[in-house]
Parts: sequence; structure tokens; C-alpha cells
Amino acid sequence: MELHAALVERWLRDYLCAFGFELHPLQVGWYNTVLQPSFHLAYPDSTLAFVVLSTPSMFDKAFKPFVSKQLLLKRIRDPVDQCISHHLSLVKEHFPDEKVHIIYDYEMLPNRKPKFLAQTAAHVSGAAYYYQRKDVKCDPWGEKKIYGVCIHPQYGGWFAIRAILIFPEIQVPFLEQYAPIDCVTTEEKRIQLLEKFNFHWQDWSYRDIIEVKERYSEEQKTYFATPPAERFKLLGLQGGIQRNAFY
Ligand code: B12
Repeated sequence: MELHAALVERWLRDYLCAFGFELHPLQVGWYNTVLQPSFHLAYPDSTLAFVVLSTPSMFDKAFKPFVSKQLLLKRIRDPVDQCISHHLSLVKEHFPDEKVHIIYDYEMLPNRKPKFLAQTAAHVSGAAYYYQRKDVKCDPWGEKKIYGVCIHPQYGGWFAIRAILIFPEIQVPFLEQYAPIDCVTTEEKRIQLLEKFNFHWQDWSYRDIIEVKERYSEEQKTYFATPPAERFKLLGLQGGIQRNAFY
């Protein structure tokens, strides 16, 4: 990687990892080549981008401190989304001479399609393997719609894909691509994984499809399992409308 790009990556890693985020570089072209044109990101192939994941420790390292600060200022609406965008906006401010485009996982195009496909980006950056229906040879689901799921080699399903950061003015034609670790290798386990993610995702079990290093704490699970409107009470707030952020 060129020196400038390497320095950008180092700063991002130092800053974001301290708050429980993980960062994986990619060339936009790696993402575009596996997708149909309607999902393409409109940048040259060798443009530098980073996928940002939140790991289980983000809740304690970034979210709780953020909420307690904002609580005093009483300007909280979508706590998780606001916390993520707070940190990523600071990233942008750190590079005043650099263009940085941020796309969040929840952003939609006017045609209601997501602005970026988080799971595809995670897969091509090597962050987490994206298991799709086509990764199973003997498919038992018939006509049913089956959504795919990413599994991280250390956190299993206990993480979320929050955003992609794009640096339109930095080209990295020599960036090395690493394949994601295929940690759900058998046909039987892959079927189990997709079943759990599609039909039993509320019981959290798909997240433990492999041995994990860390999972969400009971407190974090309680927070996410609580309907969005009631989460304010858990945080000690009065009320308000809240989006149900992915977790
Ligand atoms: C819309 C959406 C939903 C919708 C529809 C789901 C869907 N997948 O379409 C609903 C509301 C149902 C939903 C539910 C959930 N979701 Co959801 N959802 C999304 C969202 C915003 C967009 C997904 C989407 O529309 N994809 C469009 C389809 C067409 O993409 P696709 O199926 O991947 O198809 C592409 C690939 O196949 C690709 N492709 C083709 N060939 C190849 C080859 C390779 C190698 C690769 C890599 C790709 C590739 O091309 C296709 C497009 O042309 C994403 C965030 C994001 N921005 O991506 C989260 C996301 C997928 N959801 C997530 C989660 C966790 C959930 C829930 C568990 C709820 C929760 N707790 O947050 C449930 C579980 C599903 C269920 N049983 O209901 C996580 C998944 C994390 C993971 N580990 O994979 C995501 C990534 C959000 C996040 N921030 O982490 N979700």
C-alpha cells in the first residue's frame, strides 16, 4: 500500500479500534465486480475504501460513554446510529484536506435499495465470510426466500457492519486482497446457519455457529431485544421515536 494510504489506515485503525470498531481496507473494484451495475459504487476500481464493523466491545467502549454524554445534552434520537455517526464524523474532521465519503448501513436510495451492500463489502474486504443460499449444494428451502449472513472468524455473528468509508482521491492499485476465512465449512453447518438466521434470528443462536472469542453482554442483548420505543427507558430517557438499528 502506498505510504499515504498506509498512514490513513494507521490513523483510522488507532482511532476506531479504541472504541470497539474494526476496519478492513478494500478497492471499490473488488466490490463492484461481484455486483450487478445497479449496486455499483461510482468510483474508479482502485479507489481506497474501508468497511467498518462494530464488535461486541463497541457497546461499552463507544455506546455507553456516548449516551451518558448526550443524555446531559438531551439531544438523542437514534442512540446507536448517532454514536456511530459521531465517531465517523470525527474521522472526517481529522482529514480536512481529504475527501471522505461515508455510507451507513441503513442508507437507502430513492428506489429503496440499500446504498451499499454491507455483507458483500465485508466479504470482499476479507472481514467476514458471506454465506449465501448458493453456498449450499443440496438446498432444502424450495420457494422460500433465504437471506445470507456473514460470519466473522472471531466474533461469529456477534458484530454488525456499520459503514463504508470511501477515499475518492486515494488510489491503491497494489492493495492486496485477502479472502475471508471460511469458518462454516460443512454443508450441514451452513444449512443450520441459514435456518437459524432466517427463521430463529431472535434467539441469537446463529451468532454462535462457531466458537467465539467474545459475544454481546447480557446488558447489550437486553438493550437490543427491547423494542426501540422502550429503549429510552433503559437509558434513563423520557421517550421519543427511535429507529430499530441493526445489531
Ligand atoms: C434490508 C435489510 C433487511 C431486510 C431484508 C433482508 C435482506 N437481506 O434483504 C429485513 C428487514 C428482513 C432484515 C432483517 C434482518 N437483518 Co438485515 N439488513 C438489510 C440491509 C439494510 C440491506 C440488505 C439488502 O437489501 N440486500 C440486497 C440483496 C439483494 O443483497 P444480497 O441478497 O446480498 O444479493 C447480492 C449478493 O448476492 C451479491 N453477489 C452476487 N454474487 C456474489 C458473490 C460473492 C462472492 C459476494 C460476496 C456477493 C455476491 O449480488 C447480489 C445483488 O445483486 C442490510 C444492511 C446493508 N446496507 O447491506 C442489513 C443486514 C443484512 N441485516 C442484518 C441483520 C443482523 C438482520 C436481522 C438479524 C435483524 C437485526 N437484528 O438486526 C434480521 C435477520 C433476517 C431475518 N430473518 O429477518 C445484518 C447482517 C449481519 C451479518 N452478520 O450478515 C446487516 C448486514 C446489517 C448490519 N448493519 O450488520 N434485514
